[in-house]
Amino acid sequence: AEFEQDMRDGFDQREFTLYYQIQVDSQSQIMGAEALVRWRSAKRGMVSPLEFISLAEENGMILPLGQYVLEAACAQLVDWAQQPATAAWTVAVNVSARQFAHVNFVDNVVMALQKTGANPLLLKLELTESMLLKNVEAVIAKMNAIKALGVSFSLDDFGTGYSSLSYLKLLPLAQLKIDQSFVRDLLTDPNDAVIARTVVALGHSLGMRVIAEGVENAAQRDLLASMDCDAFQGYYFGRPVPPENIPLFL
Ligand code: G
Ligand code: G
Ligand code: MN
Ligand code: NA
Repeated sequence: AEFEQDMRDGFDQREFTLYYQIQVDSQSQIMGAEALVRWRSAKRGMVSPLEFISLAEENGMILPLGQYVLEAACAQLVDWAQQPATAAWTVAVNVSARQFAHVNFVDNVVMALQKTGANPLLLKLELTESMLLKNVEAVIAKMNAIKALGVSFSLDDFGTGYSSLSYLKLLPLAQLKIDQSFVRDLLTDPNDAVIARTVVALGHSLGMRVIAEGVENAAQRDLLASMDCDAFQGYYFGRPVPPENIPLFL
């Protein structure tokens, strides 16, 4: 309960902030970045989202926090759009199940775009499989309403959930994200290599791009590239950093 109160206070004190991790294409060009929330608590130091996202989902704080993340990421898009080196960068934002399920979610995305003036074509929303399983019809309708704004969707942590392939093809997804658990031992575990190769082929056959996350070395990148993976993210290219450090990657 003390942690929860500290979170509320921290939110009011603007202690939540976004880090960004770059994403690169097969030509090693930076395409954009994923926004990753951080809590810089005056009292507790730097707190990982692993420690507060699920609690925020339970107590509903994910709604104001998620909206803050969406708006801050859109403001960052506008900032990058104004500089030639970063003008075409996309920003990927993680959306939690409860945030996506909220009746106002479409309006909330519209509001974030309008408030900041961000280009919707440069905004990507990362969803996870579990949040798409219930009420598939309603989920698809909601995704299509957001897609109509120009915003695109990526399926995060792909392979760790329970997606059935029959409705994966129904979802208006632009991208699949190969989970880092399959990338970690890619070079030594033949099963992981088969999974990665299969996800790339599956994504492409459904007209989606495929990005691998958790890429930590050149050998992993090269193997994934040989499998025709479209894009990469991980410590090999860069750790999540505050936006003021992003120019170091240019
Ligand atoms: O950046 P890091 O590896 O610490 O992130 C840990 C987890 O927190 C990941 O699963 C990531 O998807 C999640 N996460 C990071 N930022 C956000 C956010 O803004 N919203 C939501 N819902 N999850 C996030
Ligand atoms: O669930 P999601 O994919 O959004 O979470 C991304 C998480 O993975 C973040 O916490 C981020 O800090 C972490 N991460 C990003 N790149 C790497 C990497 O190369 N290796 C490892 N181990 N973790 C990574
Ligand atoms: Mn993610
Ligand atoms: Na992931």
